[in-house]
Amino acid sequence: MSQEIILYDLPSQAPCRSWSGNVWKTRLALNFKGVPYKTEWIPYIRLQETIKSFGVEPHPPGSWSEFSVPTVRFPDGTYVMDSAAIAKELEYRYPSPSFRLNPKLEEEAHGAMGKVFMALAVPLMPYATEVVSLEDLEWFKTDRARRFGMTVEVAFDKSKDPVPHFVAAKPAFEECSRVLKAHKVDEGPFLLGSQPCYADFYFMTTLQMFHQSSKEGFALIMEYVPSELKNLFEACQKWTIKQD
Ligand SMILES: N[C@@H](CCC(=O)N[C@@H](CS)C(=O)NCC(=O)O)C(=O)O
Repeated sequence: MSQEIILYDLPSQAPCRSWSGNVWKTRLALNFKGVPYKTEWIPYIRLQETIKSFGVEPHPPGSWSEFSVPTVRFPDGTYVMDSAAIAKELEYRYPSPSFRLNPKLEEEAHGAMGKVFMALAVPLMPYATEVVSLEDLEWFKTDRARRFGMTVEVAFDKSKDPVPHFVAAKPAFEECSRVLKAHKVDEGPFLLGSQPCYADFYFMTTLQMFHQSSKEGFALIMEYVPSELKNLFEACQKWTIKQD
């Protein structure tokens, strides 16, 4: 049995890089705590059967999928699926340094950043073709177009103008700014000020997903991202160095 944690993640096109926002929550958490781990890459087309074979409980009915990444295998052979459940387990097993779990803050961060994601998911969908691994690409296009009720041609039409969607996303970005200003106890780029906490990772990782996916798509977003969010994103960069 491996003495290291194994983090299951989605591969990308070459050079292989981590890009899923949900997996980044766990990757940042591991890097933040300095816990040794290695990544195993599972493509979408084998994800359900592979994670199921670990014996974890599926997500409840109505979830995005039954099985998902991030999933982690701890050195004692325990598997945990779902970024929030993994965060709790990491905080329990490796309490120092603490990322100060706070369900109320995490819910607020998730709510605000979730609105940004929903506003930008459709206009930025064509950029996903720059990152999704080639073996997954056809599956991904068909799956996402179906989920968003569109044809593949419309969902992945690169000539669509994304700017009106960014303008429509402004209230969601403003909500992020409000949340990021509301809880500071001192000066600093994080939600609480100078001290990072796990709720910060909800804000950071959606941007990180776009950052990892497409230079052009990311540059577009950054034109609309408020300074509070930009500062937080930059302050978290030190936990993005290990990606494998
Ligand atoms: N609530 C889960 C959501 C994880 C999730 O949806 N992961 C996506 C990748 S970003 C996934 O595994 N999707 C599998 C699929 O679409 O079949 C978490 O926070 O870990």
